Amino acid sequence: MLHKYDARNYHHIDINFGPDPEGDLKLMATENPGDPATWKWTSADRLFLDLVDSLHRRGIRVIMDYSWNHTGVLFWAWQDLVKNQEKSPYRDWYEIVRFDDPGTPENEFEYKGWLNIMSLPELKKVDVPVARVSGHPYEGNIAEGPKKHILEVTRRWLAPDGDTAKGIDGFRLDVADQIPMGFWREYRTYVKAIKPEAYLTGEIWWEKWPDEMMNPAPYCSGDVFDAVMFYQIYRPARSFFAQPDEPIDATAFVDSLNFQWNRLAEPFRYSQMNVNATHDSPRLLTCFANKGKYKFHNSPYDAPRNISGKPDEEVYARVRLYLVHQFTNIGAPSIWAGDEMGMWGGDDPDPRKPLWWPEFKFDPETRTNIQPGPKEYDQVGFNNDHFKFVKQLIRLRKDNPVLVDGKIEFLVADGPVLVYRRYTDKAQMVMVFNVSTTPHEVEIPEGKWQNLLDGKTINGGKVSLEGLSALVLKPGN
Ligand SMILES: [Ca+2]
Repeated sequence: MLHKYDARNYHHIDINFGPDPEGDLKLMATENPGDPATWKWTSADRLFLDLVDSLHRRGIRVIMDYSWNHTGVLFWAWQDLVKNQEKSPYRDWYEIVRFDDPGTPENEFEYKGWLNIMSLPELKKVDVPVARVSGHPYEGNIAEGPKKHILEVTRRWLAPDGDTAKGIDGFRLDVADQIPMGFWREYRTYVKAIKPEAYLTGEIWWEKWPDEMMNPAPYCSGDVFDAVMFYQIYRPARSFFAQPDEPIDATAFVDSLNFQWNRLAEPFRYSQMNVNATHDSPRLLTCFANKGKYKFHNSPYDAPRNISGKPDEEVYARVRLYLVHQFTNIGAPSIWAGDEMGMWGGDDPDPRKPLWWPEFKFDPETRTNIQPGPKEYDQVGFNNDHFKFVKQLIRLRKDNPVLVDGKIEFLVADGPVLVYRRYTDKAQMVMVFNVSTTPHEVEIPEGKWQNLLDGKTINGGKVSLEGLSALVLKPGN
């Protein structure tokens, strides 16, 4: 499978994404990859920097996704190490158990791959004072050689040819909990010295899959990241909006949100990367369609009854309610590429399928055809209604900054009904949700309101809410 986390090098864009892969290879052959003074810009690199420039001109900022924990086996330093063993200048870059003894016919070479995946050799960790406990932060650092290289690569993308205006705007940092905190603190200082507003978000996930998630607090206290991928806040939202087999009511949902936020100093609640689906989890629609535990046997390969294809109408309605919540909640809403197109898909590798670009037509997609019995098919393609809905929510958040920086107050948490207010000194908005399929009465603040989802005016006081409906209320005239 092509996951692209098996980097051949860190300092170039994959040649296959550029216009001249062969020319790029020739250019790269003239470099010493260990010496940044010799690095050149390939056609793929230039195309990427052009893209960054185009996005910047449209007010869009760009962060790159890097794993500083491991490389691929075609990585230049690893190749040198495999060939030259103890004589390699990169002998201290990786977690080597033992080198080959040239005096014996057999190859004694042994190393550690990330999660024992031997195609992903791990960069060497040093100064680790106590044994690492999985799912918890740990002290230590990355060995000098690879660390220096990582920092040079980081500078290259943040400030290409020394110009931060042309560079990217931050990093999403893969498997951040596998990398020692000493490295991250140094990394933050280094990054912020180059570009103080650069955004750093770390992948922090399971303390103990599938029930306990990591505490983001050690990573969000000012000296490490600006945010984590806040799966912690998505899981309770799914339990409330999707009403799965183990549902929660509005009171429990509010408790969960407060529990997560209370772990963080207030500014960090606003900078969190509020993910729902990612390349490592089922797509949002599919995550709502399946009613079992979050991220637990969520692919048809290990759960044959899992719904991997087009979900039913109720699922769409529930996902829309959740999206209204996500875009009116504290924290930065994150949509996994393709979810805005209405894509569905089970757990990894299914969320990594090619995107449903509107200009493409697709053959019907086979559904759970790994199971015995009659085969089923779904018609796949760009979902314009879903796309327009997500676009409307993005617009709504951009037009109403109170949704970005306003405080939150929960007004009603009553069974399936949730009402909260976002407010500043100058503005306020009220969001109302009914996650049951039947109508419910709810009390909203007095005054005249406009529902930004449909433009209609509503008077405050008791209102009747349709089943599976939401209101996004702004004071009206
Ligand atoms: Ca040998």
